[in-house]
Amino acid sequence: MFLDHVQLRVAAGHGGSGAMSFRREKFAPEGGPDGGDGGKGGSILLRANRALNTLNPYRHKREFAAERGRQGEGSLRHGKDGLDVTLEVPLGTLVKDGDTGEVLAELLAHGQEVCVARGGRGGLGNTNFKSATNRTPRHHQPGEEGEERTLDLELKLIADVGLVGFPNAGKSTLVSRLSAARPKIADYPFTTLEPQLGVVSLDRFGGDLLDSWVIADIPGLIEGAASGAGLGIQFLRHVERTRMLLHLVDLSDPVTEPAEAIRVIEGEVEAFSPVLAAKPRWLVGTKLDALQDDARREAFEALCAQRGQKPVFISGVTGEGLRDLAFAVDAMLKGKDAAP
Ligand SMILES: Nc1nc2c(ncn2[C@@H]2O[C@H](COP(=O)(O)OP(=O)(O)OP(=O)(O)O)[C@@H](O)[C@H]2O)c(=O)[nH]1
Ligand SMILES: [Mg+2]
Repeated sequence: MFLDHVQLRVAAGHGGSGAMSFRREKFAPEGGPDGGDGGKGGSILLRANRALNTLNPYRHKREFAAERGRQGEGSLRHGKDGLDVTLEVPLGTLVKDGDTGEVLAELLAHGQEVCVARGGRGGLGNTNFKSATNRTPRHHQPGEEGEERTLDLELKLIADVGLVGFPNAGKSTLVSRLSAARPKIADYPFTTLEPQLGVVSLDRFGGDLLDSWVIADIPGLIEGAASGAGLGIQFLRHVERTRMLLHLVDLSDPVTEPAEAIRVIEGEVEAFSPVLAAKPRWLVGTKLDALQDDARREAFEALCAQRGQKPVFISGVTGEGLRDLAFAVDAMLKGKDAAP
């Protein structure tokens, strides 16, 4: 299952206490103070790792504690610092304080790190408190407490391209043909229940291995999704940060006309957010191999023309149009004027 929200309990280590100790030597029974400082407690850090696409590592283990600092000792020996604990999270993880809701960080770049619970400082040993008037200080500090916190981690997938369309439009089929991702595909609506990412490498279509983009498959939308119908539109937040949308229209659907399908999906996208509605959107006619009558195709062409877009047709069965689409999207993302 795809985990996109998780609550963690984290506790940094306490600082070790400073030592209270006096030098003891054969000829100096009352030596000066030599109590070392305590070590610092370990902190809890989050680090973004591009190899992760989900919060699944936190499905079972949700409590993390870092080591405490060791106590200082005599002979001015400082206690050892506690080790930090670093938790890896996917790019696009939003970190909030679970109690206040305050946003602590958003991890967007590979390797980016944030400290979410600071380890306590070590206490000072008694040598720090000697003075002209007090040569045998007994004062020493306890270690500071480590921070503890409840964290809400929320993942917003970062994909370049988001897919929208009716259930059964062929979204998952497209992802499976373009990338190595293997989403579930079936001839009933709402097969996809959770978003999934696929990496589209142009290498697959004879292009350069280094040219690739990320596509996000999400559940289908239906009329009224904005007010909760079907699976609702909460999944649209996963495509909110993409750079463009592909709007898939099933041209073989005997019931729904392309114009009607497009009107409904556009309405839901607009109801979701102005940010999403402002993204470039390409209409893509799917299931070209199963087209029943040419009227559907012509209607779709006319609708594309109205928007000043060249029609894009694909078939997940024959593979027609997939290569052109992959290259056109890549060029669009690179800022070349490739809009069809
Ligand atoms: N003939 C034909 N069938 C297709 C094509 N693409 C998808 N299908 C079929 O259409 C059905 C739905 O495909 P999916 O890829 O699961 O559709 P989806 O848009 O992901 O559907 P949801 O996850 O329910 O929103 C499956 O039975 C596919 O085999 C195509 O190009 N041609
Ligand atoms: Mg699907």
